[in-house]
Amino acid sequence: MAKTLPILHYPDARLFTKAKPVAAVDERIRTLVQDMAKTMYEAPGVGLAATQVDVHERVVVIDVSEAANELLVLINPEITWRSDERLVYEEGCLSVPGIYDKVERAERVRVKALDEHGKSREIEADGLLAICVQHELDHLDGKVFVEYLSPLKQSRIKTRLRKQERQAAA
Ligand code: GNR
Ligand code: NI
Repeated sequence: MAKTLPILHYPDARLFTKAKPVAAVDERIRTLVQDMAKTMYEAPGVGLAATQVDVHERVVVIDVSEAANELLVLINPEITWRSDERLVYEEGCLSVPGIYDKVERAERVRVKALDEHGKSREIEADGLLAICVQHELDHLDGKVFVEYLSPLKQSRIKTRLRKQERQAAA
């Protein structure tokens, strides 16, 4: 049975770790994918990067479908093309609970990745999927969406989340 994994919260330093490529898509990785999918659906969220559950390997799960029944698994993902057209979207993050703000990204991207069987595929994404792909790839590079916001907003968010953590621990 898949298990729910604890999610790291910003500004936890482990979120700033750059993930290493997966060397072999084996049972260990498939178990991680199952656990990450369960963690994402339970949260609930539309995406989750391994970095967020303190595993520093290049694994992402995404499901932007209405019924939450179209799991997309991206292992060693690479963006092969991004549109010049940009889109501003109000983002949130499971590692930055309760904080939402506008981020500008490419409107469409093409991404090449392995699936959970080690099979290579390339997909073109737009809309929320394109946003999510870029948001999750940033996590694998140790980047959290708040880093696109002004330094003042970042420091306010850090203060707010540290206070929340203290209250949750008390
Ligand atoms: O669940 C999530 N929703 C979301 C909304 C707008 C832009 C990005 C996201 S991703 C987020 C889940 C998450 O934190 N993934 O890393
Ligand atoms: Ni996130």
